[in-house]
Amino acid sequence: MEKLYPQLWPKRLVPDDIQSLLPVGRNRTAFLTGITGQDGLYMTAYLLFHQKEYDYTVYGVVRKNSATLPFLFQYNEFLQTLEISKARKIILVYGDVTDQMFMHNAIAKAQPDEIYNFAALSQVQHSFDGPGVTMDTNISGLTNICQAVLSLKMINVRIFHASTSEMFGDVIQKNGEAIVTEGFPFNPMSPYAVSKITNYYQVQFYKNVYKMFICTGLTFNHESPLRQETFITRKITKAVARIKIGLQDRLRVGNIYAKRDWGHAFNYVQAFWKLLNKQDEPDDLVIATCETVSVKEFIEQAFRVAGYTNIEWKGEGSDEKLIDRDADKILLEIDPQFYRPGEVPFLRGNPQRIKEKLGWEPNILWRELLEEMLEYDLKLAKLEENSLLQLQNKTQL
Ligand code: G4F
Repeated sequence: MEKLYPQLWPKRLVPDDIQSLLPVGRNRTAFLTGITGQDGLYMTAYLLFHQKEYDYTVYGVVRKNSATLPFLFQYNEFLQTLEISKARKIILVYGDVTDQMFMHNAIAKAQPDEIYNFAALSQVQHSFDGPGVTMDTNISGLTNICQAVLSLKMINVRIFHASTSEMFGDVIQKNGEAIVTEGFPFNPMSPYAVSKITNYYQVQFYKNVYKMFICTGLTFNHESPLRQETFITRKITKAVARIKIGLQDRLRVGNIYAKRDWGHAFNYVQAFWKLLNKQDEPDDLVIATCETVSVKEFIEQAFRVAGYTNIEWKGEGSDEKLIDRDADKILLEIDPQFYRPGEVPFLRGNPQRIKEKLGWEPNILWRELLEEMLEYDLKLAKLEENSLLQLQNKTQL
């Protein structure tokens, strides 16, 4: 994640209305792994500022060398300027989820009511280059949480683990363009997906054998301005904004025919909270929008929203390009380095069960998500342009 400026904090990361956030007097403690990631930050914001039932203390596990730690410091400093910060606060604990003793001690110290496991090596493409580290990190992280809870005899703690639609993998191969519901067969296409399927069975094991309250969200792709640009949506919005301002020449991507069901991360963390707080028995539910769009359509829409109205696709396969006809300029080209050894061509999830059971709705669909991300990236690109201009002026003096 790039440096975040306080004036550029994405919507919903800070409270809408401080007055409505006076302490409610019901304390609760949440323990988050992966707090510096997109989901960790939105979960923190949701617990502290948006849900109205509890005053949460959020413990967050951070690696000392995490690239996003400075942002979390800034965020914590901001939080401490708010009146509510005595009742609602973030406490950082430094260590690694793969370190069993650290996790045991950290959970013992926090005495959480809820644990959210977001820490994972979650980049599908990178997992092909590092299958060992992907498996080790993702599997041992969850093992260490569950074993700590077991040995500390924390019988009342509720655990959420973030699963992924990647587990269903190539749904087309077996079932046509199937809509995924709970119980759909797994067909993994990456080491990341294999690690997450192992996690899925770990959840079932601890639930069935030790009767833990542990559940998993069968979570489809979810994005935001806090997404890293190693994922395609943010790569697109950031590049479109930078091309628009003249900071980048063109966008280079891989398979533009992949289709995804993209929701908003803030909307999804509310589902995670409901899975822990609004169920009597831990059930694993699909979290998705049920709308699917191709990478190609997402790209085209991003350029159109940025004001490129006269654009045209030309060529085929790795020669396919997007052209700005007004400027006679290439906006996008295919770069085969972004093709994957195993691809998931189509994903769409059915959130019917979570709607019925917990009243959760996918309320931010891909077009609104895209606009929010692009608006954010246009502001970021302008800041980048200004700092470059300032640097240029300084060197000319
Ligand atoms: O944005 P992506 O990298 O996300 P992907 O692989 O679907 O995985 C994300 O969603 C999962 C949920 O289903 C999570 F579990 C996982 O952790 C992660 O959050 O890629 C989306 C699609 C792929 O088909 C990819 O091949 O975009 C295609 N793509 C085309 N060009 C590209 C690129 N992806 C990336 N990252 N970069 C490209 O240049």
